[in-house]
Amino acid sequence: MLKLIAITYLAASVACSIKGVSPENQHLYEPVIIDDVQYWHCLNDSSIRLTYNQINDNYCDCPDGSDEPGTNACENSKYYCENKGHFPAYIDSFKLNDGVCDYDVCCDGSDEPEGCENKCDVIHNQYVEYKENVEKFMATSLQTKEKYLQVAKTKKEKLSNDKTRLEQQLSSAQKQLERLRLELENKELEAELEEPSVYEALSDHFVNLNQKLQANKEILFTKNSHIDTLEQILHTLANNYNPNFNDPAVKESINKFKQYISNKQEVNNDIGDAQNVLEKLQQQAKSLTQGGGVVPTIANTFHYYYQLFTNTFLVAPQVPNLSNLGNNELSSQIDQLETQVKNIQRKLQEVVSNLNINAGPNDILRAFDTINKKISGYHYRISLLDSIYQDDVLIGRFKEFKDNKVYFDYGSRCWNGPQRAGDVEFVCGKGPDIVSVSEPEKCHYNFVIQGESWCEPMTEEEIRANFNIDYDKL
Ligand code: MAN
Repeated sequence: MLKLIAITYLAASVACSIKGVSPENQHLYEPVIIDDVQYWHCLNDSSIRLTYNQINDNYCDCPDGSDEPGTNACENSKYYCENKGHFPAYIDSFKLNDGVCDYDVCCDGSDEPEGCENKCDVIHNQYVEYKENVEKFMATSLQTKEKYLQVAKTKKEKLSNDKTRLEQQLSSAQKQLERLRLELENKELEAELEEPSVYEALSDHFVNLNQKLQANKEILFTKNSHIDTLEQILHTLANNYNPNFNDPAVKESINKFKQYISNKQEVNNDIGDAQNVLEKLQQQAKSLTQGGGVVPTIANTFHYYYQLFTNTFLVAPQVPNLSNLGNNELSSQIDQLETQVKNIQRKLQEVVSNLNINAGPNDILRAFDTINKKISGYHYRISLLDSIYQDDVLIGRFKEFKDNKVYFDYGSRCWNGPQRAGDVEFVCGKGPDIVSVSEPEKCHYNFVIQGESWCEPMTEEEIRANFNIDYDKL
């Protein structure tokens, strides 16, 4: 019995050719023969059994439309056009027998039972030409894209190198700054430690005092010698005057002189004592610093405790004398270096934030300089990672690259409106070129930039899907 059925199927499959069904699907329409009658079941519902001649009878029996592949009776069915010489295709059933030759799908004209010439040869020739052009364009575009990718890569590498160089410059400037600061601090500490003693500070006064002492000694000596002379004269007078002259003034003077001599105490005329005192004062002053000590700074406090612990004199910290500069020059070099460090830090920050930008796949946005175009009376300038200008009006500054678009915001404010902003989309084509500008909302702009960098290799299916028939040449 099984064998018998199998033979029956084979016989049927040879006979069967259903309109609107592709050769590879013809087997789905093989009939089942029961009691010499041919039956068939809807493809998606085997419970619905039809007699074989209900297929393509222009009446829709199956919910999935599978019983009417060659007519427009079921709205959900699809008709297979063989399109010999071009590519087979399926057309929606509502386009069948509607009086229109749908050559874009059925170049063989089989969607219309009559009146549509087979145009597959012409259309296929058009397609071949189109495909060749697309492939040629794609080949050169992908080469151009490669160049832009290389430019982007080089620019990114340059940024990375700039970053490394700036980091090195920063590190060496900071080290030098640190050394100069230490050198200055060291010098100041040394200067503090080498502060002149009280003696040195007062040495001019000491010299002065000594000179004055000497001068007084001489004056004293002269005055003493005058007194000696006068006393000598009075002694001579007292010993030799003639008392018979009875001169009361002479007598009184001689008596007072005698009283003076007897009351006179021996005076130490030597000023050596004063000199000794001065000498001692000088010695003591030599061991004293001004103000009685060093003003405590972090450096000299550390120095002090270091000395306490090690009992070793801490020689100036091991700072090679870089400059041999005076303190003022050192300070001005430190100022210059501080400015330099700040500049390097600023540049480094710019480079780092530039490097951190998401500049699209393979950093492609980095490859482009400003893209310019005059459209509808306005001159647009688009710098993809920086800004967009409409003449001199700022449309916006770069915000981010997201979902294959670049967004710009914080542009100049519109008259009675919002701050301008915009976005840029990209399409594959010859470029870079601004191919469209629109303002979907007031002061919010949309730009389309075309360029080879946004081209991707196309599959044959994609080329076929993009192909459009030139109807004028049919
Ligand atoms: C200028 C341009 C236009 C914008 C108006 C808004 O004319 O920037 O794009 O729509 O200002 O006032």
